Amino acid sequence: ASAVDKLNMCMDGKHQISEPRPEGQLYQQCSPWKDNACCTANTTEEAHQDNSYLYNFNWNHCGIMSEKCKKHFIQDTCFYECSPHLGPWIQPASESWRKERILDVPLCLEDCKSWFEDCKDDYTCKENWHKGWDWSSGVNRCPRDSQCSRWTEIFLSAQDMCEKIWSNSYKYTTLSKDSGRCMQMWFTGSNPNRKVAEYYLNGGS
Ligand code: FOL
Repeated sequence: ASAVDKLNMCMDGKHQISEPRPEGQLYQQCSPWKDNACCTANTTEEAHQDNSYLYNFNWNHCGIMSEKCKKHFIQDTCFYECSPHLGPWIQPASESWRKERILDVPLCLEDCKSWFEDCKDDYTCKENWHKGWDWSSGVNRCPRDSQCSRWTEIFLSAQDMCEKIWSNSYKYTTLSKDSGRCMQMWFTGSNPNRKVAEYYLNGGS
């Protein structure tokens, strides 16, 4: 087994590969990770599908999710499945479907805000999308004790959404992309997140 390089490693999740590697062709929104990725081309194609086999997750659990909102969930999936620079935030997980998770990844303000803004007019029934769904049909549906409500009734702020939706995978920050101290879900060109991981590994806080 190779020594763990916290600046370049893959979490032991459901679909990630064991070590990051170049992947010539990653699909659409996931293509920024192609030079060094924890995801396969197949995973990235699936990331763009509704009810994909990745988690059988149904974005349309309270009516059809808007395209502008969905693109952020696709980007989040690319980030989650492909990122090789999450080492400082990888923790053991207590779920059955993965051995490791990410916790409190400092997300850049622009990414959290635009995600919330673009989903504001959508509907959902739950604030934690990891737990408590009705899976009896094979995809997640809203549990009986919940009701579909305006996004902004379920999530009171961008911070609330970014932190709660995936059980604190993300930590809200007021840091901007150019700070070099927050992780970017959206980027073009070479991956800016390695330097951010390096900063936090060397004692940043
Ligand atoms: N994106 C980010 N940023 N962090 C994540 O942790 C993350 N996780 C997923 C997708 N994108 C992410 C995976 N999503 C279930 C629900 C959602 C999900 C994976 C699995 C699920 O099966 N939930 C069951 C409980 C299963 C269990 O805990 O054992 C449920 O009760 O609804």
